[in-house]
Amino acid sequence: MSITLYHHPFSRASAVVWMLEEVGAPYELRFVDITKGAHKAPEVLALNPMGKLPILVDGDAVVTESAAIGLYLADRYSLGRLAPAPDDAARATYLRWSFFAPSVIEPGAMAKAANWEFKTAQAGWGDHDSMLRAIESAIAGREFLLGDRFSMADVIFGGTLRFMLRFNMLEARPAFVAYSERLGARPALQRAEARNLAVAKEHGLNP
Ligand SMILES: N[C@@H](CCC(=O)N[C@@H](CS)C(=O)NCC(=O)O)C(=O)O
Repeated sequence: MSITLYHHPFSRASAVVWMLEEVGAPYELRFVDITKGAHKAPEVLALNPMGKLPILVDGDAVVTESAAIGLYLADRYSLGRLAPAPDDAARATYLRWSFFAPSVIEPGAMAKAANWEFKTAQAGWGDHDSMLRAIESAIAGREFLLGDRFSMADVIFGGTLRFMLRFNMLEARPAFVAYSERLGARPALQRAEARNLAVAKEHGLNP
């Protein structure tokens, strides 16, 4: 087994477990106790100078940044299924919404929740209403971002959306809730949730 995920169940690493379950490659979890500062240990900083989770190690490859991990896993282990091939026109939409999650939804929702002051023309995440309209345009009237074809972009973009809805950081528009529920029905997501819960229990953590 060569894939190791540096993991804590109450971190973004929990979403990477979903990515791994969708991909279906064998992996192991290495618990990093972020509540005790274990993510700032020299051996973890050597892998990710940010001192943050998740970190994925696959043989000689080290990947950080949740969205990058998803794209890496899909290209490496599921090209043509979870990732459209480079010559497939659907790859444009796939990449577009995969990057939209960390570069627009995350900071945009955070900016609103924390009342940041910024100029919308200068901030990459723009204004909140445009962001909501863009999210709606990506999913309204279709099952997944690529139509009826589920992809890793749904894990990245949809996982962010589910997190933001869960913590009331995004308006619960009907299209968002319906999409989120569709994703919640995926067996891979359910397996990931069970695995994350099992790790939490093993370490005496309360969800
Ligand atoms: N941009 C990174 C964010 C990673 C991140 O902020 N991870 C949090 C947990 S969800 C963390 O490790 N926080 C501990 C810290 O910063 O001390 C990603 O998408 O993976």
